[in-house]
Amino acid sequence: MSLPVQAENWRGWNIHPPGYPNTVALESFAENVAERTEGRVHAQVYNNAVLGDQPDAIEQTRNGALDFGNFNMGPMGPIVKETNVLSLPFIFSSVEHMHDIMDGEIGRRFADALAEKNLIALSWFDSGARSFYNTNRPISSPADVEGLKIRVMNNDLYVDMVEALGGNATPMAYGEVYQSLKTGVLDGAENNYPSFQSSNHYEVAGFYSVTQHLIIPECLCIAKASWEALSPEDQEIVREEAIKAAEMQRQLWVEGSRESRQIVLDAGVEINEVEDKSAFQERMQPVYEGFIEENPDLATLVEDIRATN
Ligand code: BDP
Repeated sequence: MSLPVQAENWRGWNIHPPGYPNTVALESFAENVAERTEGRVHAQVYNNAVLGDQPDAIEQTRNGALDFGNFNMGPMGPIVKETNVLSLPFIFSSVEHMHDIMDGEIGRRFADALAEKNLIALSWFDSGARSFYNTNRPISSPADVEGLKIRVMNNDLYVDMVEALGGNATPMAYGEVYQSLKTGVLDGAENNYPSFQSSNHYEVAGFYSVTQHLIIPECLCIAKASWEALSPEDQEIVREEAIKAAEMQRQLWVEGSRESRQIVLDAGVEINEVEDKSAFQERMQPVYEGFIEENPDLATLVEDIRATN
């Protein structure tokens, strides 16, 4: 006679709407995990941040109130300080560079730091490159940022970043940005093409300037308590499916970014390429200096990443 097995009901946090690359990959993860564990782990994804803002959801996952989530390393910075290295503007030279780093030994250092804060990072999603957009004008040089009220994610590093360009930074929850752009509380924000499009910010901010100042990875993270409640066999299944989900997400991302770019262009958004990014990069010097001064223990990590550029 076999003992009845208690099914785990997992709740997963996702900020994006249905159809978004991350959402599709997370839903596939949940489905495959349920199937391969024969229902021992019944995972469900809650889209559109209905379970709370991102900083909140990170806390809830840390204390086991939520079981998993797809988190951006931007809002992770205030909680897991090592991850702030990933929020240094222009730290990666390209998305490929970011993938190489996160999938290798340095990526494991970040996963270890997250594990110390009760988050088990099983795989890394793509989040493209973030660029500025605003309601007023194309941005081609730092002078164009001057005086603009720009929304940033919840991390002081981004406040420093925008101020170093002469703009006024406003940390704000993602879900509040559309209305704030519409009413003029904000002039602009910054994001990748898929989020610029799916959030409908492009309807109210008609100038997208390809500065690509941030290339930030995102994790598929499991709450430590939920992870430890699993048998080693089920942990293996969840790990494999998380890696498969990231592979799927990265493929969908490439196509999704192209589609989103086209949608915003068709809607009349003016996109300008910023060929020479050096003026923006030079302005980031004090941001790096301030960061290293405050976090001398992270200097090696920054150096190690830069050395692979
Ligand atoms: C999107 C990220 C999401 C962030 C959002 C934001 O995928 O995690 O919360 O940007 O700007 O690209 O807040």
